[in-house]
Amino acid sequence: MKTILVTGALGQIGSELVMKLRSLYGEDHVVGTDIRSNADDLGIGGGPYETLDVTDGKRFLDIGKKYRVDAVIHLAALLSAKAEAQPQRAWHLNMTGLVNGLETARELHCQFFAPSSIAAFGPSTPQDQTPQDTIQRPTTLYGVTKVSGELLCDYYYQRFGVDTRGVRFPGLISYVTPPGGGTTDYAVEIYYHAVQHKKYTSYIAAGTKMDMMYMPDALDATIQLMEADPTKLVHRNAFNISAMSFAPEDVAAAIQTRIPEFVLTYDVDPVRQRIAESWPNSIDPSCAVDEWGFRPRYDLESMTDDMLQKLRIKRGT
Ligand code: AKB
Repeated sequence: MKTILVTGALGQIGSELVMKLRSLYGEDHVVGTDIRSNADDLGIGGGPYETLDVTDGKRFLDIGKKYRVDAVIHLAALLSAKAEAQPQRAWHLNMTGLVNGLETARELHCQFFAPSSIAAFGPSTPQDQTPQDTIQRPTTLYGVTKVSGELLCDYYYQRFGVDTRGVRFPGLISYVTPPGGGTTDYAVEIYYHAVQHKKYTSYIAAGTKMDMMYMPDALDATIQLMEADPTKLVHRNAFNISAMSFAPEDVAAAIQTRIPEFVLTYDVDPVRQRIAESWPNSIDPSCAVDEWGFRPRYDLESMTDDMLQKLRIKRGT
């Protein structure tokens, strides 16, 4: 990758990925784009920034041409809970945005990265150590857009030779930019509440396990896959990746060993609970390990140490 266009640059992943890419490839070689125009307020550095609604295919292509980009990392999308509340808008944003990104990559001969998600699986998928290639019948609109996106990225590679790559992200935990509208967001909120209030009310029920990963591992995985030797890639798109699998009481227990007075209670949200129950308990990342050397550094314990330390610094306590 030499010059990279990132969509959704002000989101949970984008804000940190843009900073990391700029430190590796040079500030001027990473073009941040987002539908919001206030990039300066959000601290993604001083490199190029353009306002982009990804459903506007002409502007997507024009920005790609203007900066002569050779890689597109397409992160702009509506997450699972928001998509369930606004299914038509989610379909339009997630699918039209993806097609516009793929078309830009096709015209400009770019590499292309699009994240899929554990949401690409559904209730009929094997729930434990879910294999890379298995039944995918998601029951959420977000999941439907993710399976469609996986297939479309494979199609663009096979039909047009676009160098598409991607992973199935689990829930991502970070202290920099909060997520918005996901089902796994509780696993971020719980840390903020632990530091600020020493208590948290979970909208996900006890015993509901989902795959998770700390943001530094997600950023490394994205860059590692984009830089991977293409001759080693059997799957290319939608690699299962995960660093840990836990339920709310597991993360609460990890917090309690560091903040003994922390209390977890429950007020289950039926919509997000139903989504969570339709996803696997844990997925098997062995194809990512074998094909491009995926190796996450953080588990629940080391992530909890780092999250609490960074959030205390952020709060000045
Ligand atoms: C969500 O909860 O919607 C996302 C995801 C797992 O894709 N974090």
